[in-house]
Amino acid sequence: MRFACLSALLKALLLLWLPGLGRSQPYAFTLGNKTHGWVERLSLQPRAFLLHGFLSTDEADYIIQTALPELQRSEVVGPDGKEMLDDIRTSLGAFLLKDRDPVLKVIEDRVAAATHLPNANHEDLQVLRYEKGQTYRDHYDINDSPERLAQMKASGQLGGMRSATLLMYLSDVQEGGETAFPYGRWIDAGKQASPPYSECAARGTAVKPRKGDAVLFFSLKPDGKKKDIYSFHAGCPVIRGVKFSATKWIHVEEFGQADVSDPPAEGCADSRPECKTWAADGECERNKGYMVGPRGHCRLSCGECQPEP
Ligand SMILES: O=C(O)CCC(=O)C(=O)O
Repeated sequence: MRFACLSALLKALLLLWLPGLGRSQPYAFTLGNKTHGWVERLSLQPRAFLLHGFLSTDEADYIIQTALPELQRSEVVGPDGKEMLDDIRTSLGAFLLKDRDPVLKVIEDRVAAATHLPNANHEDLQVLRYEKGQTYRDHYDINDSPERLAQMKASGQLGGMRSATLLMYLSDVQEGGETAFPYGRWIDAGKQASPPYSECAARGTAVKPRKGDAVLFFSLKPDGKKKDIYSFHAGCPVIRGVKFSATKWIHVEEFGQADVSDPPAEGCADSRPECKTWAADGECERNKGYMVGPRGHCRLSCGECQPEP
């Protein structure tokens, strides 16, 4: 009897102590030989994580200073895939080309390491500046309508849909400017009330910008195909202060632009009559990107596949 009571008491103590029971537990993350802070699980609907201390203060300042001379009114992707102005998004922004200098290269590599999604799948870095009242209203980072997918294929855009977004905060914001997921569900329900959020961010799950932190969330479900409807989100209006952030959109596959005037072969075939000669000259090895792989032009001559009998 005494033994049963003791065992129940131990069980209760263990349950109180066990990490992860309905609460988000921090754990440090180390990239290379450097520790960058800790990861807080925010929500599983959408899958969203807060990477505390992802950037150093100097790195955040460097990104701002690099982007400042290039800032212009932000655009959105229109239904035809072209960039256009829209009142849904009123910030200023600039794209910094990937690997444009050694400091940005280190950050790009850190994004790849932290997300486990390779550099080749990343878009250029988009830096945003929001002043009082400026916002990016509720939206998805992907458009998976059949029309948009067909349009992407026809225009030769590679990479498939955006699978994840890593949003780095480059400044603190006195009030407002949160990133809000109105359909999101906190893992730790106690977080709903604190810190005090603006009206826009008091819906669902939200992150208050803190210089150096980054929020990582996924727009696709784990199958990498279907949109996660919970990933709907907004950059809430800034109420006091100025918000600088940097967005990294990451695709399912290698991101880029194909030459639509020179389409690759469909199935196990060559797309060009010169393929046999090029293959004999060693181009299958020397020029792999063009010759072989899923978008290769000379898959048959390179012996990469067997034609259907
Ligand atoms: O600035 C934010 O908090 C949100 C930005 C955003 O939604 C985006 O870049 O897709």
